[in-house]
Amino acid sequence: MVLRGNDAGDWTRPSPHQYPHQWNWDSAFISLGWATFDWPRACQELESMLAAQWWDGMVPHVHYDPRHLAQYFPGPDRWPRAQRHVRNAGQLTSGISNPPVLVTAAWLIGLRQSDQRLRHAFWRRVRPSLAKYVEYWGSARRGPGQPLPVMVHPWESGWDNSPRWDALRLSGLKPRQPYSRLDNRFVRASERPTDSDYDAYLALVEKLEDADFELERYRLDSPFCVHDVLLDATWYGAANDLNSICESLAEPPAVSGERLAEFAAAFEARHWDEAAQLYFDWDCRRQERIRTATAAGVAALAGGVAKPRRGRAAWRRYAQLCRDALAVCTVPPADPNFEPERYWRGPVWLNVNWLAVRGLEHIGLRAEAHALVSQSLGLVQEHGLAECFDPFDGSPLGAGGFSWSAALALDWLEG
Ligand code: 9WN
Repeated sequence: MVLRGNDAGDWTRPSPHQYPHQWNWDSAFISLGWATFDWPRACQELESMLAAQWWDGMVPHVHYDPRHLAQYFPGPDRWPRAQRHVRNAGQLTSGISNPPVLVTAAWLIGLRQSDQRLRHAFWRRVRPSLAKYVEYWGSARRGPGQPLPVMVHPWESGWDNSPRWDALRLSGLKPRQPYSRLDNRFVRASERPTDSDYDAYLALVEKLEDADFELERYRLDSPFCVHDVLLDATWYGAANDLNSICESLAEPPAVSGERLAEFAAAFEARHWDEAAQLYFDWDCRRQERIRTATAAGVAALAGGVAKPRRGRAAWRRYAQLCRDALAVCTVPPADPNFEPERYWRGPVWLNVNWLAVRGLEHIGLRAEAHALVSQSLGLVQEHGLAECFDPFDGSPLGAGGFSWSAALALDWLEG
């Protein structure tokens, strides 16, 4: 059993060797799997992630396990200032976040509990931290004159080397401090981001540290500030799910209807591309849309923010672009940036399919949602619980024994 095998006590490693710490959006997806057979453990997964929260509400993308610091790069020593921001002294964290799927996961795992007393007790415990997290994105990360949050690092998107972020790779940015990668020991280099990607990732970490994680200071000196279509949609879904938690607890909504409406209008204005009939990301530096078709635009439908008519058009367009591939591949095969084995540049990822399924349900495409679940479960049955899959023959790629693949399959099987 993959989840039990990767269980680190309070949280679950994304995979046993490649990722020995706790990751923010991994724990969100992973908790959904635990909730199907061990509900208290699902709650613990989320609460251990929230224990790494910063004073300002940010929930870091990595919560380090002090027992395994030598096994993963970059460790907390690359984020020295980050450690001063942590609310619970002694927790070791990175200095960036992830799309707030965590909030939606808290709502969903609560719904899995039939005992209202237990469900409400859980929501009561986590609601203040979740509200701070939602507010962090909505205020500390708010772009000038914009309700949409600014994303500051490709790791924050969780789609590290997506072609959406290729302008960064091409910028030739290099870090001041030397470094050695550790990520190619268990996974082939041809399946991982390149050295140029890593140079840029580490250079941005230094810029964030120099700015002490203040958006205004960072923006002055960084080429990478974006409105990520998936992060924005996830925030909108999180805000609504947080409001649902508040309503269940007979408390006032955390995010007002006016704010949500303003956000939804900005989402359409920035992300919808009428000519392509797709949702794209937005480059805040160049003030232009990043017209790169990836599955992020269809995964974003999960947030329930996209207009259903546009959502349906986007799904049809993207499915057409990927018609020769299995399930939803991250980049369409005919795209010049497509690399079938390289991480976020082509392979199929189950969390993307899980989000796309929710999105299809939102916009009323039930048969398509059902078909995508069957295809995704078929991949797992035939090729195992890999990190990601080859979009043509489904062969397993990346790390093995991958926790969110196991968890999301369980969530689908349980219905
Ligand atoms: C950097 C843990 C994480 C996922 C990301 C995925 C990968 C890390 C890495 O692994 O990123 O954060 O070392 O490559 O891109 O989505 O959360 O599974």
